Amino acid sequence: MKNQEVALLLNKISALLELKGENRFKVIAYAEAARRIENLPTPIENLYREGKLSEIPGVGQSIAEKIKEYLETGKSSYLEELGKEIPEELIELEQVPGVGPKVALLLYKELGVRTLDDLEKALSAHKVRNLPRLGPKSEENILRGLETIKRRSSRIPLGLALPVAEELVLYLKQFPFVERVDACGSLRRMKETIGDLDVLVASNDEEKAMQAFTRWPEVQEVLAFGSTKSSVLTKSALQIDLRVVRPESYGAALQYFTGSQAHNIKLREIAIRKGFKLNEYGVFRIEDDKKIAGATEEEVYAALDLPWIPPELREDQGEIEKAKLGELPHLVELKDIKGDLHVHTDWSDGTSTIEGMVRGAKKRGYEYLAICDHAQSLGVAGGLTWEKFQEQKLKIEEVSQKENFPILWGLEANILADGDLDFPEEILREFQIVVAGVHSAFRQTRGKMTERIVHALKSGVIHILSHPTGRLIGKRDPYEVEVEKILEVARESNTAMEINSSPERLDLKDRDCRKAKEEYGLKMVINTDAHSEENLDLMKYGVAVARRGWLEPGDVLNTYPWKQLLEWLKGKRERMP
Ligand code: DGT
Ligand code: CA
Ligand code: CA
Repeated sequence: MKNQEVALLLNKISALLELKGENRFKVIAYAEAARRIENLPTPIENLYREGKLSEIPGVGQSIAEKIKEYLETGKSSYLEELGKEIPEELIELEQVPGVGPKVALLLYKELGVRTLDDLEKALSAHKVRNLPRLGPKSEENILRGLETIKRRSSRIPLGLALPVAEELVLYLKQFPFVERVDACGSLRRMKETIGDLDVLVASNDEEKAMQAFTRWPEVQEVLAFGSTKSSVLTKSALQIDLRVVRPESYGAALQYFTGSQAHNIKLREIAIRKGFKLNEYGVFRIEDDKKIAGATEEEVYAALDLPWIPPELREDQGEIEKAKLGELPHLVELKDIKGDLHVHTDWSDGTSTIEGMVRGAKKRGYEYLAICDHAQSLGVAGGLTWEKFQEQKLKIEEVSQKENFPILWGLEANILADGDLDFPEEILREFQIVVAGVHSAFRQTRGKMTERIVHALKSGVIHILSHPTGRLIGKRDPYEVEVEKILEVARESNTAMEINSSPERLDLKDRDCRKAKEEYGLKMVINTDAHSEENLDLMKYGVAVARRGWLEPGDVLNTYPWKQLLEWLKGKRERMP
């Protein structure tokens, strides 16, 4: 049945007529006919064969002709004619919030913008603000609209969702009728991307709690309103589900809505085997329906003879089995981190001074810091020559003395296309710490890329491999590389793997961390790669990845006290085969 297809055709015609600035009634007539046909209970082909097309409400003689042609030939000469005047791609463009038909046409006629990609380019070149009747304000609106469209179709990076969640939790906490509030779902499990945000509230007044939620100033649209569950879309295009439960069920609900679904299914099986029923209201004894747990998560797990399991582990990856045996890992925490071993300064492409980064490190309670600016091969990032690095060394020593704070003089070397590094080995050995990574020529074959990194690691001068797979979440896939081979050579050469905390990298990723630890016995380092003092705060995202990778403090080099870290760094090169 071709009803959908025909409706699509008529909708396209309607949209093009509108873009063209045609008579309003004509535009509406096509859209209305499309809607009627979409909802027809019978195949439109049958009506065509019986000669009854124009009997469909909303379909006049002229539209019937067009449907007839389409059903007979699979084409529409009318649509093709319209398409010559106005490209069909503009229909998508027109749907960007802030654009609409008039602006879409203007963008096309003045700037040649046809696609969303074109639009993005025009916006970043600030060409849109100079169009007639537009300005900086409309440019900004369109930019926001474009981001909305892009996000709607994809998962949201944790780095964008977490600040929104924290803000909402703070907002809800201020109301006296809100007794407890937590973000749960994949956000509480700290997954690298979030489908939607789930928030749970304990309250004895559901109605008020729901009203407070849907009136949050960040809400753009209320998608559903109910007394126990509501959903909204924020201005940043994030969907949020809110559930309200009574305080006595809060622990059970928190457990249930944290998931993951796979983890919950396993727990429910355990409950059933014990003669219990587990749901979002509590743990109940099946024989008499007596509630035996529900107010806290600990109580719920305890009723199943399990210790509380950290949310980051709740993926049914063996955590329930380990919990039963009392062998859960003691996961690394943010407070275990004693320093950042990969930060940039204004000596290369950072924006803060050495002093600024040290101040930031002290403020975060660190005991040491490694300054690792780019080297000369990265001209675009203001990479330093050997002479400049020697000059920087003196400055670092000076600041370290003055601030009475240990600073490692290091660099982030670039692993070149053939696996060589920016500087010869003798020079690299002068640095106290060498971080190295791939920053160019990402499109090599799997074999070549693997060989390139292996060659670099085998030089024996690299302490830490930075952002080992090169991915940018939602923007660039990891480069083709044999991760297992890299981990194996890292073991042979005593190289640590970086967990890059930048929310768009989170590289090494959670599963590979666990593999690096369990199968290869490697050490990891959680770095921010901060290019500014503020970005030292990104450490929490890297710690989340480490926790999802089952890492304990002992697996993470930058939990080591200063002396022990120095020993590891020195020992690394001595231990080279
Ligand atoms: P997301 O939003 O795709 O990043 O992933 P989640 O884990 O946040 O999933 P979501 O938002 O669909 O649901 C939140 C939690 O609620 C989920 O982790 C477990 C629980 N849940 C939701 N629906 C079901 C279900 O049908 N069965 C079970 N057992 N749990 C569910
Ligand atoms: Ca969710
Ligand atoms: Ca949800």
